[in-house]
Amino acid sequence: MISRRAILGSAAVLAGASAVSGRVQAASIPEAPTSTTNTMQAPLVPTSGPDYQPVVTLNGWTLPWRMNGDWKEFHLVAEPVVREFAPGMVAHLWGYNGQSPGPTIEAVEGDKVRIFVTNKLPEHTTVHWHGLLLPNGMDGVTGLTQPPIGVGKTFVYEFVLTKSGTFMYHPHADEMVQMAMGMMGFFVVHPKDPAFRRVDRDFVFLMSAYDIDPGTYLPKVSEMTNFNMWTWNSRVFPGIDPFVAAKGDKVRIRFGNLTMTNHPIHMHGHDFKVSCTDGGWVPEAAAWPEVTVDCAVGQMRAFDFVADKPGDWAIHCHKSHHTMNAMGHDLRNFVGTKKSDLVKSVRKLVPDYMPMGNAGMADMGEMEMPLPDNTLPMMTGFAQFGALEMGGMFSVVKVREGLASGDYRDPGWFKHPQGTVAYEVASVDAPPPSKKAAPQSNSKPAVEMNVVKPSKTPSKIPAMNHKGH
Ligand SMILES: [Cu+2]
Repeated sequence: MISRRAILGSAAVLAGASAVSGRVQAASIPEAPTSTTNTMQAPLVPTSGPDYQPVVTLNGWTLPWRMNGDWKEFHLVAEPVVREFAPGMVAHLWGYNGQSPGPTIEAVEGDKVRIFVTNKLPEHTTVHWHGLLLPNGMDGVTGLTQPPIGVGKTFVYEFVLTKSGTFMYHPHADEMVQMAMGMMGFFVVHPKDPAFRRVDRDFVFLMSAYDIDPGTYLPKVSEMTNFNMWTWNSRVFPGIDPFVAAKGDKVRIRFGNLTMTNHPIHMHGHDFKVSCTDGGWVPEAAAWPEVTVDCAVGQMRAFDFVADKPGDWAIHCHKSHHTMNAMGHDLRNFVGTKKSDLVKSVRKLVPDYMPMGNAGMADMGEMEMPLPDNTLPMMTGFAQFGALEMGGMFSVVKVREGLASGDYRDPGWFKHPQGTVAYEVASVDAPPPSKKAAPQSNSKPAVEMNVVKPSKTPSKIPAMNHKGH
């Protein structure tokens, strides 16, 4: 729940207060709203100043502010938080104002912003305003441009937003730990001209990755490559909100990458153009069509499209391991082998042993296997035609006719017009019908692939161990 208390959207709560100049006093620190829900909050429509189309933060919210004279004042609180990645798993992270990622900050080109940062972490921090052009001493680099914000202390950042665009904030203090713990947030600066590159719906998310052993709650912060939770706004499929749009809407999707590797973001059903990066707007004449755009570490991208194709269109990272949840990476390939006898032998040593399927791994999406506490199945999620076999960085763009503007509620699964769904036909050379895909090795395996000898020690057996990525 968001607690607004004294802070009300863009209302000029302190309209009568005299303009503040110079150093602010501690007594004037605004209250810090907080939210612990993982439900997408309604966009914060501006009630004063230039008009703009507010963004929607997937599974998140926008930070309310107050006007103090001609300053727009925000209050971030860096603190430990609990975040549900998807039903069945929570993580103990660090974030801002009750959540990881922190709330989205939205303001307008030309605004004078004053951002209070209170540190409730067990160690010092700072905030760096990624991509914003500002005085050097407001850049938030510990030791280089400012002293650290000590435990329990509040610092103030003041700067003028000289350009509109797509930005983010994150610590520049003990960076490896603090970003691995989930500290980051989106920062959108809307153009002063309400008509400039305007869209009807504008979605934002940040990508982060975590390595959390099943049954535990804390990310392993020294991990560099072997993550098992690939998240958008610290959520994984099926916990990520859909991108809901009305047919004909101009839609923008903005994202940034604070993981340790690049993410080629792919959207089905439409082509799009990259409209903005953290360096600024891409001139319309310079943008070429894409259906996948790579986002390197430390980059941000925004793409625009017209949602003119009704349907449930997948949107996901195209690295197939990034659309999986907790899994082991040392799995042998059993495709084409017959392993029922083998499994019997191994289970004498390891009762829960489950090898990769001998017809592929799609079974994983459907089966109900016993999971350790506080983790998520590797492949999961169901839709109207069955198991989706996905996880991690995956969601759905849901384009529907006749949605009211501002309606972001999940409209359910798409009702396909008759005759527009792929269908099965009888094949003349079809093998005899069987419920399960038959292994190709009923008589003799054509290829022996890494068959595990039952004599191996249990710890080396490549079971689905839900650990490591
Ligand atoms: Cu990826």
